[in-house]
Amino acid sequence: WAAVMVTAAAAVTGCGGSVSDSGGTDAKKLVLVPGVANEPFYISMQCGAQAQAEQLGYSFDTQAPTQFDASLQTPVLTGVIAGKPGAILIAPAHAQAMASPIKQAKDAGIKVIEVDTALEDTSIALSSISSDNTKGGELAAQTLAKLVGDRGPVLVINTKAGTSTTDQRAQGFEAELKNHPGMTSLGVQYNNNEAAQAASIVTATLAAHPDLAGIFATNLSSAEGAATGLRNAGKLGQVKLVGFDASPKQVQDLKDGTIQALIAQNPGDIGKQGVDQAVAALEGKPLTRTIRTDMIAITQDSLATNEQYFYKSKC
Ligand code: T6T
Repeated sequence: WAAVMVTAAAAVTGCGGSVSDSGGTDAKKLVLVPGVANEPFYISMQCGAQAQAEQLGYSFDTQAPTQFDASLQTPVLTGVIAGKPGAILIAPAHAQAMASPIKQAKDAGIKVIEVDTALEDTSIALSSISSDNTKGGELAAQTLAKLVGDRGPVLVINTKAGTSTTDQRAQGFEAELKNHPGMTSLGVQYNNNEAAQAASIVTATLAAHPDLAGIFATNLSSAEGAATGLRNAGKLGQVKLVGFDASPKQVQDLKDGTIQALIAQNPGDIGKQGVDQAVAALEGKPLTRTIRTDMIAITQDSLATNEQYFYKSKC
């Protein structure tokens, strides 16, 4: 069946940016702080951001933690603040725990733009750019429902509680399941953003529920790990797997039939639009508070026509 597209929509709540910056920040310098280093989603985001920064005549740097964890992202951010860039584009690793460190950037006169994840406190960032993650979770449930013929027990493998994006995907998925009474939820299990833990969750779930019909993996690590778990159990294709994201490994898994559908985001556009908002703030132009980038469900049939959504390992 044809790919389902969720188109980009921008909710404009125009708020004026201040003219240039104060407090000795370098108004021509932008820094991206992703959730984690060396991961295709954030590499693709960096590629989009970097190209746009160059285009607009801004210097651009990326500083990333080695793991997706607020305790590791905080010192990276603190170091970035000390360098006094004009703006920081950040993917907060936790919706509450990162509020106070990010507020320090704001208090230092640095423009803060959220890319992908967001804080619960909406008063700190000037703009947030992301997929509509609740809708993405609903789309995943609809996609999985078709694959399992609307019947049977299904499991959600999530990353870490407190990650705004993946929490919303799980909520959207569970909400949409209510429209599919033949499917039952086995609940949500967390893999700590480690693929190996997702594989173990699949092994344990299959032992307790040999009739498992489907899995929704809310991001790259959970989907890559769930595929490994199904492969180890000899259940490939039998248990249907829908995963968020489109890393090179996930795309290969879709080609092989290990995974049945990917909900691909557009991280390059998140990065590009993040830079546009940062530059608007630095140049005193109006900002858009919430921007939704596009997202698409890709199956084997629609792989060939959606290569632009595949994530990159380098720019
Ligand atoms: O799914 C993306 C991102 O949107 C999410 O916030 C965290 O996980 C990823 O980076 C994929 O690993």
